[in-house]
Amino acid sequence: MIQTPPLRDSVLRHLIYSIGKDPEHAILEDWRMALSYAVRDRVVDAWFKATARTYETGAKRVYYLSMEYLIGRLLEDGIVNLELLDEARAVMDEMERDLGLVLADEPDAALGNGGLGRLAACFMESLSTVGCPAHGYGIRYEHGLFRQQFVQGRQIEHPELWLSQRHAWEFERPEVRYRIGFGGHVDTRDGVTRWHPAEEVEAEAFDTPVVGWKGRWANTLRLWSGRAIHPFDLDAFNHGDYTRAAAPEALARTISRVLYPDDTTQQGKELRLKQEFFLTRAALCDIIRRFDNQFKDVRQLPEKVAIQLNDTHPAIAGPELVRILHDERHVPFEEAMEIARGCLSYTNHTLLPEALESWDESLFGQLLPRHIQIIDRIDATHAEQNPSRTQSMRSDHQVKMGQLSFAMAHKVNGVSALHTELMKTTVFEELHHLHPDRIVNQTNGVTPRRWLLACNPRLAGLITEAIGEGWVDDLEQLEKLEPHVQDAAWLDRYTAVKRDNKAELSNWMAQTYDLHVDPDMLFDVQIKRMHEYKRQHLNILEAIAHWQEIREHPELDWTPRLKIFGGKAAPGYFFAKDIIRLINDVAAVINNDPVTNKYLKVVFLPNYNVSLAERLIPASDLSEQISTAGKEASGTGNMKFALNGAPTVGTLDGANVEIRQHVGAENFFLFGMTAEEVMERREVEDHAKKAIEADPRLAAALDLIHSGRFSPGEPDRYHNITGNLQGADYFLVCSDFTDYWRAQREVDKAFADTQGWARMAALNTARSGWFSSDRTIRGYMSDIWGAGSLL
Ligand code: 26W
Repeated sequence: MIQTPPLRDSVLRHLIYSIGKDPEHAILEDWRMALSYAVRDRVVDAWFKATARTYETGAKRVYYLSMEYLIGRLLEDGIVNLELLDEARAVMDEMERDLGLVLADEPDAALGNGGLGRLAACFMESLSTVGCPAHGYGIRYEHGLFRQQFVQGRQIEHPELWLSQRHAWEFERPEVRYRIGFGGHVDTRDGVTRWHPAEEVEAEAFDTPVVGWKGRWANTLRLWSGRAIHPFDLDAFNHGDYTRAAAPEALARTISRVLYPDDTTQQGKELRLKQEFFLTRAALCDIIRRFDNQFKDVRQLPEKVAIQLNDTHPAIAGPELVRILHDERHVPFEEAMEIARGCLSYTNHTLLPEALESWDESLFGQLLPRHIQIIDRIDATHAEQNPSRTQSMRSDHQVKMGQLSFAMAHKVNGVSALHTELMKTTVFEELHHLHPDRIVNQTNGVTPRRWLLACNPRLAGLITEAIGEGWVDDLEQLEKLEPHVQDAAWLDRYTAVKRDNKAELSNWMAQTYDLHVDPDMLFDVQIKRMHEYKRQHLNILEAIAHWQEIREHPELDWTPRLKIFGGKAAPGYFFAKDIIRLINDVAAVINNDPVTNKYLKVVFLPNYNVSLAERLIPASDLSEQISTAGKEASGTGNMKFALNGAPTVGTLDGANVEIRQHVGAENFFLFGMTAEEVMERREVEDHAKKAIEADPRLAAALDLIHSGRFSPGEPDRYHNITGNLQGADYFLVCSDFTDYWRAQREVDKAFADTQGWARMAALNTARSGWFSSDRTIRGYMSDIWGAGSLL
């Protein structure tokens, strides 16, 4: 490997020879690109070493199949993981450029919706940090998750244009292309069944190296882009029919054109199924090619290949692997099923019925005529092997992807202890009964490099000064902070770190949105996708009641609080979009109330994404994790807040349960019904009305909304929301309100005791080390993949 020149030299060399600019004329983007190439050079060194080592050892490989990777920016991640921060800052200072502005010039790679996509990105970084040979497979969407704008408080979606700027972190692989077929027919000749697709597109690979801590290892994220086999119809062009001439290319690109922006509701669109098969088939072609290069017998596959299905979205991998083994490699069907199951494992990320994928059999059969045959045979074989089975993966003219994934996996996991138990007693109750050792738990985690070291350098510095830097890839070392938490002077420094982060955020909000807030207010933050089960409307109801209480008792010593919201709603999810509008309308009234606005303010920051989370979380005092118990599979934002010293106000839902166990009940503001109590409360007639009658604050807040107080021009603007809450209130906003109010008043009191609060915050940091995605990945490696580290 060539000697690595100083970063300064590589930056200048790339600026001149890769970007073609001299320092005098270089613009911000040029410097970002030059610095990115210089850092990428060093990532490539680690990458090549890792690739060679994996080949020479013949080690088992992990393949992570996901329709989403919510990556965010990559330059700072590369700099931090290669410990180049000081050098990079020195180089940029010398070039009279602000490193912060250079880093912020990079567009987010927003190839995901929310939790599932971000988890995949954290997992890729942890796989490299622990030195586990792995590939991530996904789709190189030209347009990621839409850009959110507010127009008169309403969400407006704009196409996301990350590729309109040069992208420094991918390598196009024109030589890595696979044909992906759709439609057509199936025939069987001399006992061999053949699928004859009607149309074909090509999947072309784009590789992004994913480097781990200290650059000791780097794995590949391979994203597929749709290409036409015959991109241009010259004959049509010569006849002046230009659109038909360009049609083949346009059609093929449609497959990887845009990410579906739904994160809980299956739309059942054909293009989505085509995207899922496109990703899965290309990945399996690549996996089998790489296996064939090293190993001879496909029966060895489970020994050398572990394939993780990130939810059911790539579940077609089961039938496709069986098709390749049976139709093309002539392995007997049941043996093909066993080999495939030996490789496959499936993670479930939600219990919401509307999020469990099931495809209409005619759409599925038309697009994948051979696969539906194979699924029917898998279903029949599974029924044969489990005579007491009652539920099928092929019922009411649907193809149930959850049932199929479970049947075709050797391990199935949930993403928090509570969620995994609920899987066994709800959606997979019968399958769990039939296969009692198949479901295991792997509680989610987050990478401490991005979500502490990089986004909160002040806190990271304070921690490293106290306990050394071992925590960065061994996060449970944070518990070594406990003695420091007892030291008042250290706690003051801890509080000062948070105060400086809040001041920095306040300045940024002033510059960016002309929003002026007092950094000494309690920064109460709820950032996540908009959804009724996440209950952003419970949060704003409490704000309205709080506002009313301050107006009625301005003399009381209120703890000044700033409520910050961030989150996108799926474009077709109108109720969620109305909650966004309500929050913006309430903010407009409350923030301009001279009596109360020094005690309570509400802001909804637009276009919440990974980079905004990195800005907000280090400056947060309170983490809102208020979902209806039993609905949030895990949550991962909750872990990021705890690590960054923001105690949680939350329900016993998802990973909140384990966070509270680790940080201590005394350092967690618990409220609300448990998952069991939720089930019982639902059975209570008019549970919402009863809750409203029992709580005048709640009643008053609902009446204010219903009266049009926040929508003077259109009094009935939110009658759908008040109607729902006073009626069905399926997510029990009203029934949990009183206890939520109680918890929030406890927060007020606790925050007023600065030292007490600092102790709670610091203990959240010290005791959240277990929520590292390194720990999670090591769990998958030992309990599911049987894969080891090569470090
Ligand atoms: C078919 C449309 C669709 C798309 C995405 C349905 C469901 C999804 C995802 C499963 C939704 C999701 O992001 N789930 C979140 O996954 C996180 C990572 O495990 C969890 O922490 C969150 O609790 C869960 O809501």
